[in-house]
Amino acid sequence: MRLLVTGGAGFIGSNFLHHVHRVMPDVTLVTLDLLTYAGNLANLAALEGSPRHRFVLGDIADRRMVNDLMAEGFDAVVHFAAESHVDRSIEDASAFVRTNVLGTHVLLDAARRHGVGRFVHVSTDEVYGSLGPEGRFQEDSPLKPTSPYAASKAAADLLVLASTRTYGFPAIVTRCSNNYGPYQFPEKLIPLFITNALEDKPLPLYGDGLHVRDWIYVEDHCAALHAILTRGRLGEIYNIGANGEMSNRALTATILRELGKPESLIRYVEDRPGHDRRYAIDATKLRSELGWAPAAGNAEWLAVTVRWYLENRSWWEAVKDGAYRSYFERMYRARLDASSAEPL
Ligand code: NAD
Ligand code: TDX
Repeated sequence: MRLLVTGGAGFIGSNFLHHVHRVMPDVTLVTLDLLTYAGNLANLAALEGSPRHRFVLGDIADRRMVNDLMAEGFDAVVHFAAESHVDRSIEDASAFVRTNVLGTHVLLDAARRHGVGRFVHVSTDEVYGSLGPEGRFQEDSPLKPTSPYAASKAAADLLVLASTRTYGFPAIVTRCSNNYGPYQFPEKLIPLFITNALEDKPLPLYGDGLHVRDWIYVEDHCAALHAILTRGRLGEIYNIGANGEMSNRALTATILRELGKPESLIRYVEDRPGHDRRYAIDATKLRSELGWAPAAGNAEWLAVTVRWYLENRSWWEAVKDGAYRSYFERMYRARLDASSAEPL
């Protein structure tokens, strides 16, 4: 199988590449990534020199480049590339609309033209909006995105689903809950709080800290995507979640306990505008149809994650001080900037 992975230099994409490289020895992998602030080649260091992996620097919204790449012929595409941070989308949604909506449209068009056999669109539970204290999101729950990020992901989902109906395009949409684990950019809650605590810096909890997220370890998400890629039904939506609901306060207390750091590091700060109160995913369809289940629970996986950030200090220090934008990446970027000045 020849597999194209977009956004593979980011958090979940890089974990997925490592997973697939390990469990599917017959797969040849191509990563397409723009190396935005969230893309980091250090996440792929373990694949360096592998004859089964190639990295391509490029923008999913660049029609010509995407068409040329798709013309190489791929059996499947797993589409992670996105602007992914809610707070950034509140500051300025432009890049979110461009990458998440237009970029997905460009990829879909090219994939259809070149006969891609399976297209897995990696989406999020945030498209469903916010829950009250009861209930869980099902695949047929209404889409009620609240942040510009979530609205751009919902638009992309609808384009993918429309292509399955209109053209019989062989796509699947997945909607996962909040991920954590190795290589997560330290702007997201868990890596930000672990690394701040390790530096004895304050942990900024938004609002009353009682917002609830449904946490899943990234490796469990990758195993679910692998099952969906190989055995999922085309044209379907699959929720992915591990029954991992926790309030931000409880999660923060767990992280501090794991690290042996005091709760006095917590600072309650102004709330995020439009902050969704609660997410909870019902993944019954994925569990019953494909037999997927998480390998462990949050208690175990959070301890593993804290240990990873303790043992990989040089990774997150380089990200936090900007050194990860290495010479190698800057060289790539200069070449890209020179070649892609064309309007969309
Ligand atoms: P991330 O921000 O860590 O990585 C995104 C990657 O996409 C980066 O490598 C970046 O360089 C690349 N990228 C951005 N714009 C691009 C463009 N125009 N062309 C090519 N590459 C581009 O994101 P993540 O947390 O790994 O999320 C991956 C996907 O999973 C996203 O689609 C996100 O919506 C979805 N998702 C994330 C979570 C989560 O908790 N992080 C949960 C559910 C779904
Ligand atoms: O400094 C912080 N303080 C804080 O209280 C940050 C960064 C977050 N929070 C809160 C906001 C949320 O309730 O923690 C919770 C988690 O926040 P994020 O890590 O920003 O994640 P979230 O907004 O829930 O979105 C994430 O999950 C779904 C990912 O960023 C998305 O890409 C994914 O689709």
